[in-house]
Amino acid sequence: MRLSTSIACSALLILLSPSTRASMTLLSTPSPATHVGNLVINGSFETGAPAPGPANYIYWATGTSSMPYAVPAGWSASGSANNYAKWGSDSGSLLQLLGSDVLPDGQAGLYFGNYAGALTSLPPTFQPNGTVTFPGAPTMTSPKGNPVNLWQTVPTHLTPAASYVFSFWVSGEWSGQTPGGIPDGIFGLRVINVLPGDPMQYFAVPGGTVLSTLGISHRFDFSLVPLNPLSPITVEFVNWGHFDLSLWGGSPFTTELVLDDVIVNAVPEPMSLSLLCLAGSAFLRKRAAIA
Ligand SMILES: [Ca+2]
Ligand SMILES: [Ca+2]
Repeated sequence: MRLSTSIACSALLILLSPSTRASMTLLSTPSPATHVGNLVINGSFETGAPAPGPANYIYWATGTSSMPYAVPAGWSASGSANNYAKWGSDSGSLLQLLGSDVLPDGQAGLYFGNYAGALTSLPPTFQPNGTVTFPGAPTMTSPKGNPVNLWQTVPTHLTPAASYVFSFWVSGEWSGQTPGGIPDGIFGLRVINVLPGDPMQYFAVPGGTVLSTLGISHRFDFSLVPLNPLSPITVEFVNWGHFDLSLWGGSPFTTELVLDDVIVNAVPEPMSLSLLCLAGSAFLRKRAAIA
């Protein structure tokens, strides 16, 4: 009895071990993400942020010669020489950024400006849940060479948990303008160490037109289980530019990404599986002894 219980427990633990359960799942309901316990450094881009107002924008993606220039603390960034990615907000009275929806947290967000004429080699389908799907792996082309990338390595391995919540807010340049909005754009998201091959995934930038299923802003929430729980994850956001989707029957000019409030929380377990198994074994041993 003792042996079989032990084998069953081992099998259960192996079946449920993070390496076999590794996943990235888009949640259909809001996650319980909180600023308390956020494993992302400067996820709201408030540390070192400029005061509100266009005169105070800081350019944040490498390659630009525009000034002032600084990468938000905790983050890494890259871009082309022509990028105009800006950090801050439009005015102190209405905390939008490049006409986005009102920022969800603090006084600053990141705008990923990277020029017009980005192209996709395959036709996009904008799904109701905010994902953008393709009939294969698309090749994205930026009008001026490189896309604008922002990434951070998040030390999930130092806060061991069976899963993590990953949450962030997006809106688009001019999404919050009245009336109208602008056609939905496309941004890339890559999370390293959750899916085999670390694939790029594609999501809509909410543009706020009557065709926008996400409105003028949206919070994306995911449940993550790392492939290797002993290694950190890396979250990376990508903007290729304002897309020209006219090749595929879409808009010739879509919106560009505005990002804020990036959160990764460990999801606490009420009782670890191994403790559960130990308790179960002890109970069965006791029962066997009584019998
Ligand atoms: Ca913020
Ligand atoms: Ca733009």
